[in-house]
Amino acid sequence: MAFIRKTVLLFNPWIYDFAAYDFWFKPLGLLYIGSVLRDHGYDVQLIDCLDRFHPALLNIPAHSRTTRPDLSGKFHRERIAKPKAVSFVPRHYSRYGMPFQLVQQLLLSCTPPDIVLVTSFMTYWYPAVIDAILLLRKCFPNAKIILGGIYATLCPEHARIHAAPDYIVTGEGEVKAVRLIAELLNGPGRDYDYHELDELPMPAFDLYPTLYSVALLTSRGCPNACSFCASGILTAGYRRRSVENVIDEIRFWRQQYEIEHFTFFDDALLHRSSQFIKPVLRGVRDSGWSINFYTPNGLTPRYIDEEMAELFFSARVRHIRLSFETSNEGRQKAMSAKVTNFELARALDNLERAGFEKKEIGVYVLMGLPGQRAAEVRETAAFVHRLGARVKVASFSPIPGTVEWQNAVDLGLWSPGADLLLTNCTIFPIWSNTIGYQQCLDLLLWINSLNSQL
Ligand code: B12
Repeated sequence: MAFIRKTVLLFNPWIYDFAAYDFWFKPLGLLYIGSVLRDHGYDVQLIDCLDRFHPALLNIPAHSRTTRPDLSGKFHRERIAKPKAVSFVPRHYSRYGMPFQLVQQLLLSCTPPDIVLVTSFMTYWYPAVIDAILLLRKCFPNAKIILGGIYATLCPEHARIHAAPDYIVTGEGEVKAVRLIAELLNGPGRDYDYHELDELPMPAFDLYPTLYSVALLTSRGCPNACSFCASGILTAGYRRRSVENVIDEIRFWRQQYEIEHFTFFDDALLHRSSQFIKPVLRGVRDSGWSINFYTPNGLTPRYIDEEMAELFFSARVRHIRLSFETSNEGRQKAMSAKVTNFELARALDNLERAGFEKKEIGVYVLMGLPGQRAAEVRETAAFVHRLGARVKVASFSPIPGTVEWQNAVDLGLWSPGADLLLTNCTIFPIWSNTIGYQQCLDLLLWINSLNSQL
């Protein structure tokens, strides 16, 4: 008997937070899964609550003024009540993304789906996932709701209790989601599997009604094991796509959709760069396509030799962010040994010689680790400033399952049962209890004053 085409809706919830800014945010994992499902014959639709370029938003006058030439920009936002756990924070709390009513209208204009796939990102954005699932149930009472993504993977029990989807899928989702859907709908894909990343189809960015930028993932996982990061829990080991496969994807989006803005989402984009990212960038540069690349996720300074820096400049890699974390050598070794002070200075010199201004380069400095003193952050910021680069504070957020989460628990600085909302980096989860919230803000102000002197 022929398979009657079934419909799957991909849904990316809003962000609920004290602050949020769109650095080319895209639900890449969901789009990969959607693409595999389409290849199997399912009808796939997308609603991305964080799509700043959705045509329906054009009617909101304030919205159009918030986009920069590089297409990053402010989300539309609606102020909402602060959840009780964070009611003490002296800041407004908002729903970022499309207005609630608009999302409801868009949902009701969809073909009613058999399955809804909901993705999730930061663990402390879970209230948005809860609201999304409530709304989806109201609009599509007969659809099965499957939740996956970063929050679902890091905190599956929490998600089961609070978000209460019909199914939760943890980890990488292409194989698990397709097999589960095939089973639920008695459709194709029961034995689906893949072996190399190159076998995956391109993510379904074409589902966006208006597409201006595309996120690229040239690898999965990370060869480093930084104590604060959850990458090792989220991905099934470090793997790369081939150079040709990545260039083919860039060519496709450039030629078929005239995309000029690409963002790398890799954890370790520069690892083994001679075999991977260097030939990719050389290929793009030699093609003559007019393209900009962005790297909002931190890059490892160790790998930025003269050739890498020149390729960045000639292939128009912009918005460079370097992962440094700390100038304290003891902590560098304990955390991952992926960078030294000398390597940061050398990377910045190479980038400057290649044509970048040091002050345009952001260097991530981690603030608020368990056991870290304010003096360490001040020294690190001063060191980065002396090198001429911009300090970008990455406020530490304890992530369940990581080494630093366990450190915080062992030191009595974190209670494992604390509400995930309290891990929000905006409120300095560890330091607000030790050093104090106001002192954290003072340190940030001082760092801003350093940056403004550049
Ligand atoms: C790229 C990235 C960013 C980008 C934006 C990402 C985006 N989506 O647009 C940028 C650079 C802006 C960013 C910023 C930050 N990030 Co970030 N980021 C990442 C990174 C490296 C990759 C995410 C990604 O897209 N992966 C690729 C896709 C393919 O994977 P995926 O989304 O997980 O999807 C797969 C599965 O999850 C699953 N899946 C996903 N959805 C669904 C749905 C269903 C139904 C199913 C079945 C399966 C499924 O299948 C997919 C395919 O296999 C992760 C680390 C990591 N390795 O995941 C950190 C990570 C998510 N970021 C993190 C953090 C802390 C931050 C910051 C707060 C850092 C800081 N202190 O400033 C900021 C703030 C974000 C903000 N407020 O806007 C943490 C999250 C921790 C947490 N508590 O949840 C992570 C895990 C890194 C870490 N430190 O461990 N980030």
